[in-house]
Amino acid sequence: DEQQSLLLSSSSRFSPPQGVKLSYGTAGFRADASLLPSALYRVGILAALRSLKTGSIIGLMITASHNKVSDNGVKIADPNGGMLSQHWEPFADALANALSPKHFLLLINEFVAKEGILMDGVSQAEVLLGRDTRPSGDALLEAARQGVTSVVGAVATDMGVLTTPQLHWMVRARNKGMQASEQDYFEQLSSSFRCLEDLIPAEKRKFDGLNNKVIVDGSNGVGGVKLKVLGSLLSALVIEVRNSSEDGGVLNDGVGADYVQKEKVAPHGFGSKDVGIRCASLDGDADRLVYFIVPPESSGRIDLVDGDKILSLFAVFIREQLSFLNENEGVTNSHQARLGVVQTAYANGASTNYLKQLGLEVNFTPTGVKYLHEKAAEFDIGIYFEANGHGTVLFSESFVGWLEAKTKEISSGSNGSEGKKAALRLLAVSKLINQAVGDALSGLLLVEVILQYMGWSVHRWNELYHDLPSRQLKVKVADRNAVITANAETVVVSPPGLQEAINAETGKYHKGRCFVRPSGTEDVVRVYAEASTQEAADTLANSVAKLVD
Ligand code: NG1
Ligand code: ZN
Repeated sequence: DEQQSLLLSSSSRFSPPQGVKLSYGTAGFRADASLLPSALYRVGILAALRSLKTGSIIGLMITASHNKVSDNGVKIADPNGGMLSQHWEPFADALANALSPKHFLLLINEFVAKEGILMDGVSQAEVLLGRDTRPSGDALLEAARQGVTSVVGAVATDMGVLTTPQLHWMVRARNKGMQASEQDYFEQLSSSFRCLEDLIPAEKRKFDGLNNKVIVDGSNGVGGVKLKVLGSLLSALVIEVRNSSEDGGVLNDGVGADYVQKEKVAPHGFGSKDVGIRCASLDGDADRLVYFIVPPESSGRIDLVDGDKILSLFAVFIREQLSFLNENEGVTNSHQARLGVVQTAYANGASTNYLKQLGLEVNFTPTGVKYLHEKAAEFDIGIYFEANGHGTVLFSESFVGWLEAKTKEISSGSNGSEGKKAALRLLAVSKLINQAVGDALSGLLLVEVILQYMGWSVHRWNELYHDLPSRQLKVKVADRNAVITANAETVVVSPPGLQEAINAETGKYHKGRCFVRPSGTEDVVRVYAEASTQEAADTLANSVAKLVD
């Protein structure tokens, strides 16, 4: 029929590369851009099928995040703006790797039947396409568009060059029936930021010229461009952007959140002139954010303020607002909000201790945003962050509804009470911080307004706790999947004996902690070690790396 011949003719334009096996993994498909046109075309089909299946708008983002500029990749955003449902991942793998047109068609027909997807030409599907600033993005977007439109009834809408979180935000907003243009995104972020600023108590407003300025490394990518637009909508905050894509530097090359966090050195364009100033760094698609400080006479070294510390700052602020709500008689009689934080084993042990001392419930999941996000969604307010700077704050719909009702209820009575202000602040946070995925732009605005609210410098924030010295290593092994872990990747269950050997080694170190796991994105086993001194962390990591080898 029409559908079959459409798929056959379009697929003949995209043959998969020989001898390359793609895996959807934790971050979608990623590879050298020259290997990807066929995968993009096929993911376009998959996105259209997902849209038919869910009756909702689906997103397709073309990016390879912090990887080098010659790489590219593709990820699907589900109707709620989150990652593609995990039970579709095996189909994504099979589809991308099918070699013959016949096998490819068979896979689609089998899957469509199994999922009960109606390909009747009457049902409508829509896929929003976005891409980062990579030069390969244009051609890959065209391949994706051809995939989408080879499903009868499906339309592809090109949203242009975007950050990853912007596209996820738009998908979520569209499916909620809200305004969802890029302008709407900027307006929601800037107006909720202003709302939070207006709710800063007068006695806490004490910034000087330095305190309302942040300098941001845009990783030579899309984030810098968008941040300039956002910054132009804010009057009380000065955002100086360096390493934006139009500045001519190479994407992610000696710049960006991944580089800064792993190497602990200043990105290109930052140095002695920035001593003591609040600096931040985004990754190539602006879903990761870290802060850093250039210390005096640093010779390139920086003090890193990582995702764990961003999480801690958010936790302190939100916990304070919840306590204002609790103290306010009559406000919370009906509701005790559950606040939870979610980390992975890579979180610095000092951050976990700090959060527990605050009395917070700290949960651990395996590495990968989809796991953290899912766990955080179990709470009224769930805060999750990876140490590398990817994270956000999720508000349950019921809690947002409750906050909305409370702000209205209180406004008729005790106007301007602390309880009401706290409810208003939390509502504004739920609008400022991206509810779909971690978003460096919205994260940056939330950090900035909380620092203003607290009257804290970046130094004061960094002093919340002191990171334990740590070391991360990669070990190349014959088969990384021979290492099988449990308990959020903290314990090796196979090969037998390995965990006992790690325990014996770790036991020799004061405050020693160490775990190994196979990477989901690289062909290596990662080793992470912490101890009371840098030398001890290094030695522990090295000796455990030998055990893995
Ligand atoms: P793998 O390669 O599985 O360790 C890395 C990061 C994750 C996450 C993913 C997706 C570390 C240790 N791991 O995963 O946190 O960001 O990439 O990009 O940073
Ligand atoms: Zn990224």
